[in-house]
Amino acid sequence: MFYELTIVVPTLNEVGNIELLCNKIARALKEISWEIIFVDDNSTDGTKELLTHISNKHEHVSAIHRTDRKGLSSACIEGMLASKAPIVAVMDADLQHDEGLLPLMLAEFSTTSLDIAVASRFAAGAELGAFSAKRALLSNIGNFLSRLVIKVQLTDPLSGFFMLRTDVLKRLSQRLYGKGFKILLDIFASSNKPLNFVEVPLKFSTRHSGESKLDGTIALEFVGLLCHKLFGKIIPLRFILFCLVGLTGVGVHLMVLSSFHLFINTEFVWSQTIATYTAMTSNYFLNNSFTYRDKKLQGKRLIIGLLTFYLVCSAAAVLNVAFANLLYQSNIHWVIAGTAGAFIGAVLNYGLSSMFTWRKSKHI
Ligand SMILES: Nc1nc2c(ncn2[C@@H]2O[C@H](COP(=O)(O)OP(=O)(O)O)[C@@H](O)[C@H]2O)c(=O)[nH]1
Ligand SMILES: [Mg+2]
Repeated sequence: MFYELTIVVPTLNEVGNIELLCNKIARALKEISWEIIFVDDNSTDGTKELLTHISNKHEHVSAIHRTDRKGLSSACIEGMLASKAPIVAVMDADLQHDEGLLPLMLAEFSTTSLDIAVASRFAAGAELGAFSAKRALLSNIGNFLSRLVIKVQLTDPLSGFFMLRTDVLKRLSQRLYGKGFKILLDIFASSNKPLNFVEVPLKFSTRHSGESKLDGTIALEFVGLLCHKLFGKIIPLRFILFCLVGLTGVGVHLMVLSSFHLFINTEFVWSQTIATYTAMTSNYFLNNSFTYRDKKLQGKRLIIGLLTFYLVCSAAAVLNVAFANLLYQSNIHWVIAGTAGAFIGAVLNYGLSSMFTWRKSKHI
């Protein structure tokens, strides 16, 4: 059987959504030959049994059952690699993603040399629905950080709803990080050349049934993906130096954080804030002496530089503290939460300070 389109649906405890999703997809794709591949990670709510039942009944529905839970990204990759069609889509099982976009996205591939179509929650015309303030903040931090590792200007690099050429996925499959929740970012960050993409505005709905699987550890996995993509490539010497200075900053940070949090019993969010600003000051002077010694700021410029460094890093620090606090509130140990926050801050510091503090021209 030839299929034009494969829809990969990762599932973890989605029993209340699956039949409805299949019916909706069938209605949306009347003119198209399609298959669905569910990839289930040992659900305990009856999803497994339901998938077996449906795939026995319908030839164009199949299910990959994985016995130990291995995570969303790897589930999507496994499903996509099993595709029999030239084009493959990934979407949530929970009906948050408008299946009506599938034919529109597919049509984009017939007219252009497109690699990938992304249903974006942030493109013009999109709607976020009942997205909580916490989720919106997380998404914005994630989007901002994602720009560090991808070469194209996507409005929603963390979307879970996209469609791409199966060939493109197969070409990239060896280079994918494959862990965590953010497979779209992984795909874009793993491509040597910028992928040719279009964005389609998505009206994001609320989850139909069941619960979101997003939790604190997923934020940590996201940091892992960023590290992998940033440090897995050839790194400019300046960035290596900046990271070494950053490492000393992490030491300073943890020393100050532990002093305040453990010994003085200061509230975590304040301990983290004080630790961040102390590390920032020591990083500035070390970077000025080593990382940017060819652009070393002196005299009046040293003070102005410090002020701009504080300013640009304050933006990073706000994100650092917000991120660390989110992790901390998700019951992640304070050392891990603090370190992850410090890491995010360091990467942002590098990008922003090279733009504003040690600008090219003038100061050399
Ligand atoms: N196979 C598999 N699917 C998962 C896993 N985690 C989440 N999912 C599925 O991935 C999709 C997105 O997860 P969801 O909880 O809706 O995330 P949210 O939309 O960010 O709240 C849903 O269809 C989930 O059932 C996992 O570890 N394995
Ligand atoms: Mg969802």
